[in-house]
Amino acid sequence: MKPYIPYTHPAGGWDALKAMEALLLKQDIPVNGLSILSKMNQHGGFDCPGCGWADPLDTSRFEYCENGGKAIAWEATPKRCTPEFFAQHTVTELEKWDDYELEMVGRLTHPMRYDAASDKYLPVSWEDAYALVGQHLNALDDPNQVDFYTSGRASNEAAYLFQLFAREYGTNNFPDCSNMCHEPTSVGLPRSIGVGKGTVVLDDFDQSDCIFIFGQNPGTNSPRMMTYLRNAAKRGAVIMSFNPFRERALERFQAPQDVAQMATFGSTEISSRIFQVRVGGDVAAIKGIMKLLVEADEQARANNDVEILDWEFIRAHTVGIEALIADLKATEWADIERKSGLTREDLSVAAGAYAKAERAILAYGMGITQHRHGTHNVQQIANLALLRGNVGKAGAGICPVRGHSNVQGDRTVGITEIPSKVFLDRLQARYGFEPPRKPGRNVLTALEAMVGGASKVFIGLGGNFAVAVPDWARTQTAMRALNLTVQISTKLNRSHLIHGRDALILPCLGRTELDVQATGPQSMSVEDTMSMVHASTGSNPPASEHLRSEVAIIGGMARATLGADSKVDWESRVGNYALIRDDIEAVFPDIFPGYNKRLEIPGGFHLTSLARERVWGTPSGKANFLVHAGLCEDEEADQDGVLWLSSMRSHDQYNTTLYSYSDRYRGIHNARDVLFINAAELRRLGLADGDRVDIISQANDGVERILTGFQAIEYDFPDRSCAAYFPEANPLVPLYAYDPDCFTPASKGIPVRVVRAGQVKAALEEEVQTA
Ligand SMILES: Nc1nc2c(c(=O)[nH]1)N[C@H]1C(S)=C(S)[C@@H](COP(=O)(O)OP(=O)(O)OC[C@H]3O[C@@H](n4cnc5c(=O)[nH]c(N)nc54)[C@H](O)[C@@H]3O)O[C@H]1N2
Ligand SMILES: Nc1nc2c(c(=O)[nH]1)N[C@H]1C(S)=C(S)[C@@H](COP(=O)(O)OP(=O)(O)OC[C@H]3O[C@@H](n4cnc5c(=O)[nH]c(N)nc54)[C@H](O)[C@@H]3O)O[C@H]1N2
Ligand SMILES: [Mo]
Repeated sequence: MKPYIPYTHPAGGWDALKAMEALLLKQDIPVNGLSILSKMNQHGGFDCPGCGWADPLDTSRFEYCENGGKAIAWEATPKRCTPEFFAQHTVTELEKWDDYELEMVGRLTHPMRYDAASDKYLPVSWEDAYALVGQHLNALDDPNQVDFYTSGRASNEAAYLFQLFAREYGTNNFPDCSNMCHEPTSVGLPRSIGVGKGTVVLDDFDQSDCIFIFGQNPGTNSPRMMTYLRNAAKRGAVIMSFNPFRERALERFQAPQDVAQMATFGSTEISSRIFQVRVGGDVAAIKGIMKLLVEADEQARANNDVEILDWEFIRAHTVGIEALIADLKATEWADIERKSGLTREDLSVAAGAYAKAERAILAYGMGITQHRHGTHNVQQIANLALLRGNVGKAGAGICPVRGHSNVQGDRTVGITEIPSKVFLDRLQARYGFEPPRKPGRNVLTALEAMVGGASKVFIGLGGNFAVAVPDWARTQTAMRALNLTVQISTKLNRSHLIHGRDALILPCLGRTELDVQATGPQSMSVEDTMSMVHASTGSNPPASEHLRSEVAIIGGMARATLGADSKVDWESRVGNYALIRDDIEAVFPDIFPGYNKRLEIPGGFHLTSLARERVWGTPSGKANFLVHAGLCEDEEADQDGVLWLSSMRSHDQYNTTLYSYSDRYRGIHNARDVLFINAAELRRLGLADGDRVDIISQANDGVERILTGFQAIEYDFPDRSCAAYFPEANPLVPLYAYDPDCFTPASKGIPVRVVRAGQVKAALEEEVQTA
């Protein structure tokens, strides 16, 4: 069967409900058995472990989505990955399983230690596991030989304790999943508007009259956002999307919670226009829009018409407008059109809608951040917002849509490799140890340290590091050479198989599960993409009586490593998470005053963003227009025959966790080794729909990076661009291909050559000749 059958229905709707049912069955959960769903995102319930989208303050508005349901079903599954399972399979054998099969085994039940003699994981007691961590860490000559990785599902309490352990031990090495995700936001926005987070809250979506969505796929990755987009569209707000794909949810949506719409098979048009921008062409597109706005403004002022730019705001609140205008004037239309793949007429439609809107929201996701110029992309979005005063006004703002459900909170409570002096001074004052002052490592520099031999031990608080990272041939080889890898996980994944000489799998409670410690049941807290902090309390019985909470595991490792000399009483904190929140309040007094008390407020509390009040935390005290000359072109990639490859998520995956091999909205069935490419490019390459191809990374370091035997799918996609799924595409991303401002791998901007399968050698020879 051909893998591609175009999907004709709107996003959401009956198919979403059917898909939920099918997935529950796959996990052996009776369809009416997910009563746990009714506790999701409710006061006193747990926070959805899916995406970071915000919850409504009015908690009677019960919200869930197909993909949140999948995330919960994957955690609440009755399937188990037990010591008996590990006894039956060597690690070498498990390496042949794919990522889907590995996670489908079910929830991990026991702490396990790798045994080289049998090539199997064997059960280990918790105390022995902690002791092994302590032995390894205490045997190193330098604490900076350890990397402490965080994936963004960890709670504020676990993340805080994790950094406390690492810093008392002596390092600031905190590679974090956000380094591969929204780091361009965390680094780029402070320079523009003084804060590295978004400036909108949910209410703004109800007041906005125009919403731009750049490089984000809400119907799949933050489906609860669809409710707000749909309401906005129904009110008549204009939605404009910039995406190489015509993602179905950006086109049409049927709301599963709208009984009337479901009954009549109706749907709501979401975007007025989807601009199919070329992969990597966003800076050009945004500059085009801004150039049109500036031209229209000059004309309006010459005619004494209403100004297009918000000059009152610009004069009172910003610096740098002159340089921005000069750059836009110097940018030629021919270049904008070539690089963006959009015409001046296309961009006039977008500029016109933006100029008319009183209140505009600019939302974006990974299509913007995961480029070598991700920070520039983010700052162009900020420029566009500032031109019309769309920051710090109701119904308007910048809206980076975060990924993991607590990736933002982890950062807020101190997971950072470049801690501020104030923060470290407060840690010192609270506990009396001298925290390390030298900056630490992020994901990219941690990988380089592994490759170069400077890193010896990896401790992962969640996630699937070995798969999420780029350049597998080099990075996975380096991980296998580490002294020790420790994975705190809920499910079996490939990072357990790509392990160090010593290796531990430490299974933890999931967010849906009851967490009872010495002082009774515990709640934890998380921060969503709109900076709301709220409590999350699990209630399901734990998947196994041997599981420990993340907090307890971190406390156990810390006690075994730091011993009696530790300045922290780990046991009392593990016994009562409110004490950890007291610590957080003491160390971040301006952010978390009254933390424990305020968590009792239904819906939680908002961490006010100064930019929302038009107070700019920049050195100049103003918001900055930031200019980047040029259109982020890349010599390697703009050679003939080179395409820009983007790697993105299917509808049926959560990062490295696969729920199935299909991608419903894009019409792909039972295949992930596919390459989306348009008819004209196929013709130029002498290929046809369905042909098997090899994809060669156009790298400049002499290392061959190739994916073989992918199936070309003729698809509605821009010229000079192509796309494949994450994580399958990761071997193509060279370690050196990252954004120099923030070290985020360019996993959505990979220059590649595509050849008929089996013809790699000829293509490489040709490349050597052209070079
Ligand atoms: N169900 C589900 N939910 C998730 C996740 C998941 O895997 N599954 N992951 C979570 C995480 S950690 C994150 S970070 C978010 C990710 O959520 P998204 O930001 O939506 O991430 P992607 O699907 O990787 O890519 C987003 C979009 O960018 C487009 N794109 C690709 N290249 C370009 C480009 O050059 N320019 C533009 N303008 N667009 C481009 C793609 O076509 C795609 O529609 O979702 C979170 N939520
Ligand atoms: N090419 C390419 N690469 C990318 C991306 C891309 O778009 N393209 N996206 C990047 C992005 S945005 C991100 S965020 C990273 C994701 O990188 P990670 O966050 O490292 O990966 P995940 O796949 O989310 O991790 C899944 C694992 O987490 C564990 N887990 C699940 N729930 C819990 C829990 O409650 N506690 C603990 N301790 N463990 C748990 C399970 O064992 C599961 O196997 O990947 C990045 N890599
Ligand atoms: Mo992410």
